Amino acid sequence: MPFDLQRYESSGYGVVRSAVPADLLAAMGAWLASGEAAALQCNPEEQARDLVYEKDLSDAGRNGISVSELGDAIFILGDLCRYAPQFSALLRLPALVHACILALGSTKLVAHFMNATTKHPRFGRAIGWHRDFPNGYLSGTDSRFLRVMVCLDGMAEHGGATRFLPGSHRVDDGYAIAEKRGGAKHRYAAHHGVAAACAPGDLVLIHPKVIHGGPANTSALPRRNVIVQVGVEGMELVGEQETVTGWSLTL
Ligand SMILES: O=C(O)CCC(=O)C(=O)O
Repeated sequence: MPFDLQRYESSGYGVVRSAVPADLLAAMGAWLASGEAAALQCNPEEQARDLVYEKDLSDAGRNGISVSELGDAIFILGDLCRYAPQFSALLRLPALVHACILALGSTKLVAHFMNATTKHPRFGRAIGWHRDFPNGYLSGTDSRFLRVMVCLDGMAEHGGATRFLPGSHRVDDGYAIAEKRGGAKHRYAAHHGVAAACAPGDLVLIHPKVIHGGPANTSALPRRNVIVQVGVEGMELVGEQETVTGWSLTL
């Protein structure tokens, strides 16, 4: 199914079905495994920068499951193209590039960052409600960017699927900046809003100002997503750059 721009603009998120060819989907699983293995060999400083381990985060976010059950499970592998450069292929994936061009209204687009976010079976953590603009990791100075989640396993309602508050993106940039500066927290129940349930190989586009989050993965299946932040070329960025920062999207 092609990208539905009208729906993205009215809801603040959009799903592109069957966007990733089967061979690329299968390859991504192997790339991620080898990227994680490479990152686990890095020195402590690099690990502190690029790896978020489940064991370093609160028990509450994973339904109270204790640290002793987690091993070295990785929640986020940042700077993904440093550890698995093959993922730069996503910047040439036609369905992803087309959807970004439509959503951002420009053909001159660059990647900001790319990570792999894994909600492991049974304990993959909840993600609190937030907007991506502005963010403390690597943000545009204005909201001419978005995030794409490339779903390796799909997202089931009880498998920690990302949830959205449709329409919540309709605030101006000044409002979103003031809200963040004021330390406002979006406090909703974990299953509030609408789940972006989807299949392996689907994309989910996230408007930078839509409020979204998601519950823990209580299912027996993993929920692995590659997340790419994409913005209009030339926009100033705030935050530390990654290997992929500034790389063009091309068809
Ligand atoms: O992994 C998810 O469910 C959401 C990721 C997210 O909230 C984000 O990248 O802003």
